[in-house]
Amino acid sequence: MTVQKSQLANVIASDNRADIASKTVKTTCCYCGVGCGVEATVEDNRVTAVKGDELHPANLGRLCVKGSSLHETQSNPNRLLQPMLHGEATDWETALNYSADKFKAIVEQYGPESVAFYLSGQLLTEDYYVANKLMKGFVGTANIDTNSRLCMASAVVAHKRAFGGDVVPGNYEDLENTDLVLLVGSNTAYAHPIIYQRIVKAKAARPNMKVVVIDPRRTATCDIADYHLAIRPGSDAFLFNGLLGYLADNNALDSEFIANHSEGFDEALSVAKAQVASVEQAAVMCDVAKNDLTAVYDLFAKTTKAVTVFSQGVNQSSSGVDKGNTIINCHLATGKIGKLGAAPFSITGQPNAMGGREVGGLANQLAAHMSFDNQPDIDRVASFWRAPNMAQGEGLKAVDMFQAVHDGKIKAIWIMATNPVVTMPDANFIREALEKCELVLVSDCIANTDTGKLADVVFPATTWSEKNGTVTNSERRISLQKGFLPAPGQAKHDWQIISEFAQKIGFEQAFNYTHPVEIFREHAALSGVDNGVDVGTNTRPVRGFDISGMQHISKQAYENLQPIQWPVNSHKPNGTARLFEDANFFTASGRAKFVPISARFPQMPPKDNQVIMNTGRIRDQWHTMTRTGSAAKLLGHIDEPFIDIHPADAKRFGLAHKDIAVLENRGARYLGRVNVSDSQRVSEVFVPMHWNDNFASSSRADALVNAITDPLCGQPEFKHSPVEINPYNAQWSGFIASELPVTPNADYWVKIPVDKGYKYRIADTVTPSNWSEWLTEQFPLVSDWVELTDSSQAFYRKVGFIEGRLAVVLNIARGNEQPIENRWLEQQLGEQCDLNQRFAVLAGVAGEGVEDEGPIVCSCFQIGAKAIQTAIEGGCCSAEALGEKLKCGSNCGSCIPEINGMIRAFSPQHAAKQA
Ligand SMILES: Nc1nc2c(c(=O)[nH]1)N[C@H]1C(S)=C(S)[C@@H](COP(=O)(O)OP(=O)(O)OC[C@H]3O[C@@H](n4cnc5c(=O)[nH]c(N)nc54)[C@H](O)[C@@H]3O)O[C@H]1N2
Ligand SMILES: Nc1nc2c(c(=O)[nH]1)N[C@H]1C(S)=C(S)[C@@H](COP(=O)(O)OP(=O)(O)OC[C@H]3O[C@@H](n4cnc5c(=O)[nH]c(N)nc54)[C@H](O)[C@@H]3O)O[C@H]1N2
Ligand code: SF4
Ligand SMILES: [Mo]
Repeated sequence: MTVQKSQLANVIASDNRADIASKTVKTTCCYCGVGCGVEATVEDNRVTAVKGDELHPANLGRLCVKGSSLHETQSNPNRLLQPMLHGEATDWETALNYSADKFKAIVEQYGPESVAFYLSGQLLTEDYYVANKLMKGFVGTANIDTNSRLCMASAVVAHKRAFGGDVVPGNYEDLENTDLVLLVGSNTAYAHPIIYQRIVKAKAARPNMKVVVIDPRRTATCDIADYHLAIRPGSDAFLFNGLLGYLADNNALDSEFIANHSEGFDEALSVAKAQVASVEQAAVMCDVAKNDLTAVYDLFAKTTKAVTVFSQGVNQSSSGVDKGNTIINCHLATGKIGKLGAAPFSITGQPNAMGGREVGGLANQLAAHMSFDNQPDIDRVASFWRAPNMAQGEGLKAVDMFQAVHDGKIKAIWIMATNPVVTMPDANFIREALEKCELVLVSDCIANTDTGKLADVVFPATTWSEKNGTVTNSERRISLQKGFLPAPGQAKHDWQIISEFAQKIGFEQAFNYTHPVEIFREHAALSGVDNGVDVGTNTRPVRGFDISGMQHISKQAYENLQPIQWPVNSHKPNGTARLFEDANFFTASGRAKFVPISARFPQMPPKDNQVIMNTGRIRDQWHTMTRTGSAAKLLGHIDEPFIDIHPADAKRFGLAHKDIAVLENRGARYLGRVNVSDSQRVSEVFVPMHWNDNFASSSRADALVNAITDPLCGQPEFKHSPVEINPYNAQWSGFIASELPVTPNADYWVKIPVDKGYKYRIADTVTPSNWSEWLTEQFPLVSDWVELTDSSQAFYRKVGFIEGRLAVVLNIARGNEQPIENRWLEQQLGEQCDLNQRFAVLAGVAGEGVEDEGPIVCSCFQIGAKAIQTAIEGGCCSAEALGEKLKCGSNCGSCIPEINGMIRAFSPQHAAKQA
């Protein structure tokens, strides 16, 4: 279904989006870059339910499991409600004065290069704009970078090199109207679930549409793949260089496009062919079967409409920019750009990764797609801002910025809406840097994040549903994230905190904003300044980003903003669905540029005893889990850090399925549960990026990631870290279930919020001398205990009560093997227990008639693996049939790839076919 713009305008105009008292409010999801429209039901100042906005063009009514749980992550027990100064609660005046005075003194003594901001693609455009203006125009330094450096920096530079500007040409409808989707380094099913579902639906409607997944792992996304190329990690540029040569050799070039709208083709082709002369050679470089590669090359050559979606498997690399350009080269060579269903498509991760690029949130950008390479751009921005201290050159990129903090060159840093102690490469070094830094300011909505713990001052920020402002999704679509709830406690909006700080350091006039619309108008106006050259009777834009058409937007129109795709200007007042339809690019010549690429492998190859650690996302968690980790429902699917490993490697390293293993690099450890799976290639492991010191004792993957970056864009090589792997050799393993949080006194612990408290999986290589003491020390408030052990001391169980209510359960066993857990036991937490129940709990067995349901596959309806397996074995052999029987997969659909995987594994028909 396609919603016409006019249709949309009518419906939204008649819907009172601004009315706080109304029961439903339209807003935008705060998680990923798909940018789904959400309808939130509000009762008594609380969001009680959410559903997808049927009229939002990004999702047309659908939401994934994270989006549909937005209301369940609202009341977070760790919400930060007041400013903190050196760990003590304080008031705003004290916190801001302390920060401003210290910051100003540092700038006065050491100059503007001694301070830095580190921002986030989770800020709203208005927050981002104000921070960027303050640093680059007023403090006088471009030492302002963002976590987009870890995410989109490669794509930004690839776009600039090819198109003359950082623009994504296509849109989501192209994905539905194409005949071939290549998903490269993108686990779309998990990371962009609604885009994935749009592709699934389009393919079901037109089965001739082909899907190719290029990823070293067999991911959930492969569920719909006609071809999965499990390539050698880091070999993508060889693959696309090989494709360019194949296109030339097989008469598949668009000569008209190459001749009239591009430059540099011959050189790009000759460099590609010099390196990858044939399909055979490409197959060897990429370590895939030649037949499969030929089939994929042939599909691309013969299909006029193709979209190549690329994400972190391409970007997070020491040659990520080049990889992006090899992809774009193939699209330019075949004219697959600027047309319905044809585009290279870099999808953004964070909700406002694109907005950050618009305001110039990176250290090497100026606002509104202007550049430090160009003095007129610098002067233009300076005069527009009336900037007293305009930065004249690029600042430090994230990795270099934290190095400078560590070196003492940067003495004050303000970190907003990001958690670098968990998510920057060499994360222990980042921790050290912040420990040494004179002034660390953090803005977050959550208390005690791993980064917040190191701050001198923490500012409490408002967040989704409270803050008001715009975000831009992967397809350049600007939507409003609406503020409809009052700020809790003393929390303030990020733009407000920055503006008040700016005023305190002496810039009153330029930061006297009272509402985000004022910031938005200024941002929109700047994007239009000198943004057009006259070409005959037409005007050709110089910069892709132009929303000057919205510079006079009224407050009411802003509060009712309908989703709109930039550019939005006098020529395109209703926005622009697709760029380059006229094959006019933003380069000086107006032609797209081929970039000759000599492909490179990752910088650090593994040694013989090492494996390559690949990192990435799981379905139900968002980054450092500050919000999604608080919802028991979102931990049902995967609740513990893991290590996916091929069976041959498990054997080689002496690891059994479900044991704990240790990954090590540079003295840092990652502990995770072994998951033996042939979805991995040999000598490569995959671990999630999410776990951190608030959820586990030693499972920050980034402590092991080397700070190796792409020389052109500074993006780290997160997907390729050589590490050692060994069994953990636990002397004992077990769990604690507790009503209240605790930090278990065990070398290995993982915290798992459950409905009525917390569960901790624990293990250690040393056995405590006295179990009873060990436990009671951690729970001094509990005095009423019952315990159970056996004479050979193979297991030990102890249960504690407070006033007859179950408060603590400990269950441990000797060795590596986890004692059996069940959800029934967790559900008894806080319940009054009579004598019988006390012994049932102590025995650790489910109550009568209560079966353990295994890991939760369908988070929406909390359907466990066991029920699904039983139904499949009983003959329910399609996702639809299972949905009817158990409801699983019938809401957001995020678990359908898993369900299909289970059908393949357990269905009697499938087993018969295999035999
Ligand atoms: N559930 C969930 N969704 C999210 C997020 C989240 O935290 N949780 N975060 C959002 C953000 S900010 C981002 S940036 C996106 C990221 O979205 P994605 O990029 O799709 O996610 P990742 O899991 O980081 O990595 C994608 C894949 O790259 C593969 N890969 C590794 N090395 C290579 C290689 O050399 N070549 C190729 N071709 N592939 C390789 C990995 O095996 C992995 O499956 O997700 C967004 N969506
Ligand atoms: N190993 C490895 N590391 C990676 C990656 C990987 O694939 N592998 N991916 C990288 C990528 S692509 C990304 S995008 C980063 C993401 O990494 P981060 O940005 O560090 O992760 P988040 O947990 O999203 O951090 C956001 C923080 O902002 C807070 N917050 C939420 N809303 C607001 C708000 O409105 N205002 C303020 N002030 N704070 C708020 C949250 O509580 C949280 O603490 O990780 C990168 N690191
Ligand atoms: S796909 Fe992304 S934007 Fe849409 S509901 Fe899920 S997390 Fe939110
Ligand atoms: Mo990202």
